[in-house]
Amino acid sequence: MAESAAAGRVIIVMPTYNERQNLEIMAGRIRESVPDADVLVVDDNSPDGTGDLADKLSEADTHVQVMHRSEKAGLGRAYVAGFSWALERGYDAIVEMDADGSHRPEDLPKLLAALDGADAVIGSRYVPGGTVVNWPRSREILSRGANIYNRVMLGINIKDATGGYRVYRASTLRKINLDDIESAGYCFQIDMTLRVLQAGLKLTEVPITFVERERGASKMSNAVIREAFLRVAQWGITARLHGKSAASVRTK
Ligand SMILES: Nc1nc2c(ncn2[C@@H]2O[C@H](COP(=O)(O)OP(=O)(O)OP(=O)(O)O)[C@@H](O)[C@H]2O)c(=O)[nH]1
Ligand SMILES: [Mg+2]
Repeated sequence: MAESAAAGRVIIVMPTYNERQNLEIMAGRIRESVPDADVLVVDDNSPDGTGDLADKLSEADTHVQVMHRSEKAGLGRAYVAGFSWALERGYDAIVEMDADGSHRPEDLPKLLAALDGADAVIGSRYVPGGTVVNWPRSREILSRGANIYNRVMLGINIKDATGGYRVYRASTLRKINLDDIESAGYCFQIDMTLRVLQAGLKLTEVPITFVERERGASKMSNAVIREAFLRVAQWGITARLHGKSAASVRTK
């Protein structure tokens, strides 16, 4: 486990559910782009055998580790478990990355470099230079609309608060109470954004190219969208009732 200049010891936490067609390709791209980094696959007992494949990759490469969880419990839960695992093992920088190819491992050196001068980095689709490739117009409208809704409701100036390609300093995660996070779907990303800002920490957005998955099925659902919509409303309205911005007070 060697060190990366700005980031120290790096681990990529990668939640998987039915990503058998993507995992090996992603693992190969990661190993090539950031050879010193480790990978923790957090699999929720995928019926397609992603967990078994992850075990095989781990046997062949000491940089790859696997956490098996018993059932599908949402990406938020998987990340919290993976973060705790990484903190216990003394990693300095903890990366969130989807396994479906949307987050290009080739962009990771740029994100890690941005940690120099920030407590957390979001790979952002919606800052200048950021792009989305191969999304249907309807999907992009949903994502852009959700981000406008978040900015207005929460009073935050983050362009891509739902983006899931991120790097956190270990010290940042240690300042955040991970145990009481209930957000399960992509709401987890908004929740984490707020928690970083509420802790008074510096969050930087770096442009990325986000590529629609080529293989496997999306786990996006109406329930996931509803969760984010309702929780953001709850956080925003409760903060306003206290006369504050949601970025400055923690509301349950
Ligand atoms: N362990 C675990 N991983 C999950 C779960 N739900 C989604 N994931 C993983 O989280 C990552 C993002 O999931 P996607 O299906 O791409 O969902 P998304 O990126 O929000 O939606 P799209 O934009 O439609 O791709 C992928 O690596 C999934 O395999 C879950 O319940 N448990
Ligand atoms: Mg995806």
